Amino acid sequence: MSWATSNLSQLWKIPSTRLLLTSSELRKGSSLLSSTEIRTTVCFCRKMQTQTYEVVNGSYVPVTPNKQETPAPAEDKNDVKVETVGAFQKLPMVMPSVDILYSAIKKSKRISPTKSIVNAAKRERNKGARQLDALMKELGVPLRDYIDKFPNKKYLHPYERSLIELTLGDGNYEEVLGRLNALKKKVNSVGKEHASLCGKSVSKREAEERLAEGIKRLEDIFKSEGKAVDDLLNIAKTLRAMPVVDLKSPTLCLVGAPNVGKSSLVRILSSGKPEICNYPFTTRGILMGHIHLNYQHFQVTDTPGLLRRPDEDRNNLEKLTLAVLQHLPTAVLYVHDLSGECGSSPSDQFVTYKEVREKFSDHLWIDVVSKCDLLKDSPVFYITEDSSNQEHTEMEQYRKMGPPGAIHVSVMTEKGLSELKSMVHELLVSQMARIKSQNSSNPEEVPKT
Ligand SMILES: Nc1nc2c(ncn2[C@@H]2O[C@H](COP(=O)(O)OP(=O)(O)OP(=O)(O)O)[C@@H](O)[C@H]2O)c(=O)[nH]1
Ligand SMILES: [Mg+2]
Repeated sequence: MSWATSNLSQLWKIPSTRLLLTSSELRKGSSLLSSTEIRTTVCFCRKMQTQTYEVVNGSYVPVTPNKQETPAPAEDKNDVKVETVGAFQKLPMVMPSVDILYSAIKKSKRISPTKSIVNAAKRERNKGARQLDALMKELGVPLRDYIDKFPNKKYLHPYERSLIELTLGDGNYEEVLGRLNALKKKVNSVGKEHASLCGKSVSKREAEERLAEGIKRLEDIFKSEGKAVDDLLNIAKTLRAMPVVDLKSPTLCLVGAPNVGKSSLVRILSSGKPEICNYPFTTRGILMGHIHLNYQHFQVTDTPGLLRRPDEDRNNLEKLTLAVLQHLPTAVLYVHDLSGECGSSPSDQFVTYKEVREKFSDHLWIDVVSKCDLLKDSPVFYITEDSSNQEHTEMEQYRKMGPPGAIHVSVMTEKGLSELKSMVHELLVSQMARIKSQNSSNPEEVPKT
């Protein structure tokens, strides 16, 4: 088997305030592959998503180019609900509020009165009303454009919806769009009010004063409430940097407790460069990488670690991992560390593993016991674990060997790595076959798992 190089980039992170404590001296994936044939492939991880999908009765269906992109609201569960991926790449460019304001003022000041008006007072009030109307429109048009083009979260693909909630905080996206809408309405009503006042002026002087007042009011409103535009600008930046996924490509997702060696394995499998550190939650976001193998294309995601706790207590990093498993067509590579080095006891890892396995039982799956260079003859017990109790056989077995069929590997000694690569390739090929067979049995469908 030729294991070709691939590219992996971190496309989005939850910001970290923590300093990294140590850095590892792990060898890079490519050096471990010296004996195998390496076919270099150029990858563009931030490529624009060109294929979009809609979900029809729970299945992903590619959208043909002439189809309507913005879905109509579907309140009835049985209605066809349209959701697309790649929505973040289509977001409009947002101008800073100060640029919108000064460009609008500049443009509106260029408006001159209707030429045929001879009377000076009439000319001035005509000019004032027209300039205020123009200012109101110049300010309002970009706002309306953003409101129209930023998608309603409700109609997004569930994966992108989760990314919005977990990155921006629940409700923040809608809150900013709400403030923007309120600003647009205010600009409209204040602009209309002052244009009308100006149009009713009885003298040239009054018309001039009304115009100056109107401009000042609109300027003040935009200065005090234009933050909504700048907040939207930052949201757009964050969302555009999020991973672009291809729902038709098989994807390998590395899952496990924090610090068990997931990122180290991603480096080996994809020659990507995720951050590695002997500290839990080093990986603070979703990494999307690509493997090109035997002319086939696969995706790899590295995810933040999962701790033993109820789902409702999970932090946003852990929720992100579950969102990937739930919403993307992934095959799982679950990593177990039984060496006692990662900070999660074997029994905690076992409990989390059982829960995740059960929740995502329809996913194709490989179990890996990592760091086998550190494994001792007798199984590890943490002092927090109660070793006196008679353990049930499954748990006892897990402590020694991991789940049944798990492959033991070490990135330090390279033990098990070539076997793991073959298994991963087979798994991804099986997932490809699964996708194809589901497509051919129902040409409309792209499977979720
Ligand atoms: N001895 C040994 N150490 C390893 C091995 N694999 C990983 N490590 C070390 O384990 C620590 C954690 O590795 P990472 O790959 O960052 O683990 P992770 O699961 O991605 O961690 P988080 O992103 O924090 O969840 C690092 O210090 C690695 O150098 C291995 O096979 N043997
Ligand atoms: Mg990691």
